[in-house]
Amino acid sequence: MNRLRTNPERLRRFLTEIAAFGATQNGGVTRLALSDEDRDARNQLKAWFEEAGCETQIDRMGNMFFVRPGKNRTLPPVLTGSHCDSQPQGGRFDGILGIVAGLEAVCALNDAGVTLERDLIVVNWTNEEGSRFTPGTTGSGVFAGKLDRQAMYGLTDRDGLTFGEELERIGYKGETDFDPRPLHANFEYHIEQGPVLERQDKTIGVPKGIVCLRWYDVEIQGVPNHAGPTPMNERQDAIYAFSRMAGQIFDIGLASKDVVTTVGEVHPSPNSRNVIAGHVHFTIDIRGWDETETDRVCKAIEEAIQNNAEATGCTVDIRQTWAVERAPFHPELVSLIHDIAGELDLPALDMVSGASHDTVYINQFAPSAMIFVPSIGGRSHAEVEETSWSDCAAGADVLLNCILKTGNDAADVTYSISK
Ligand code: HGY
Ligand code: MN
Ligand code: MN
Repeated sequence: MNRLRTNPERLRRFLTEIAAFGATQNGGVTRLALSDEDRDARNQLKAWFEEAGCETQIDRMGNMFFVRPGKNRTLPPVLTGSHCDSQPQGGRFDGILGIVAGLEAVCALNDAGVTLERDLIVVNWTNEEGSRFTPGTTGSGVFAGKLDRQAMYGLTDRDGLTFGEELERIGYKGETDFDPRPLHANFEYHIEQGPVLERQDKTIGVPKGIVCLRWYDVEIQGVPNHAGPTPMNERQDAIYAFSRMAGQIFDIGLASKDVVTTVGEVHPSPNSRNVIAGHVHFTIDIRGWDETETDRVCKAIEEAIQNNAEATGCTVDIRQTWAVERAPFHPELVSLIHDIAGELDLPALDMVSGASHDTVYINQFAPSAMIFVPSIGGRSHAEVEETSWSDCAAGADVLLNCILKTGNDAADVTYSISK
């Protein structure tokens, strides 16, 4: 089958220009969900997609759907895309690469004068990262019917601003929902965010799915007191309790069978050098491909937290604030990615996605697969996040041809979802 190619210079220009929205001094981006930077990047994406002939739909979660009409608009469409929001001091590729490569695919199809049988939809999912408003994958989770829209509107950030208010303020709170389901196929193109592809010298990663995920919020209550006169054996020091817990959380992960455990946020109070901390709020992120082993690790961590609270005279409140089941991708779409990578002479590797993505929800109702490209040094969620321009273009070529193939599938071709 003849394969199309993207335009690497145009893709690089799109990526470079969109990285200006929230650009940081050290070459990264801070483009938090529903921030001014997110708004401005959204406006830019909308302008580019409409210039390329797409229709724009914005739903009540601010998800942006850019629709390239196909010949037969009654057929289930092909979906691609990712997220525009970033981590604080995050990277220039995480999420946005998938949207911009979708834009490049639209432009490459335009250049080739190709009208697909089916509509192509490129989506920007709201608040994938979950850093400013927790949990993450909020837009895709509500779209999938797994998260409640009103509850998400009520989420607050550290300044007490709500998701709903901020969505309204940036002008992206759609009036209606847009529901193009059933979907024919969903491809999310994303950087790997880990070291595997680079270490194995492969250009294309083909994950069999996304790991399951558990998020916790833990509140430790000690007794605030003076750092000087308080005898050591009479202290109920919340930071000391936290430090014992954090050490065990890491060790339990290290000793597990491929489950990872991270304490990403720690908020002591009153956070003063000459006060024994009375309170600590911290978060835990636990992930693994094997759900049973992951839940065993969760239990072991909950026990360790309780034991260390008792041992330090503190009380503790442990809340599991988010849980997502793992997402095994559609085998036919996974092998299509391999076939296309092979025809484009790109070395490909089967793997698992240790990072979560919006596809973790979309996969629950639409045949899905993901395309990865290497992260230099395996780094991501950091300003040094980097993927070579040639790898960005290679992944975009694979995406373009997955879209070309599935976008032209005849009406009787379906990828049934086996649960
Ligand atoms: O946390 C994640 O895995 C995603 O990058 N937000
Ligand atoms: Mn991402
Ligand atoms: Mn991310």
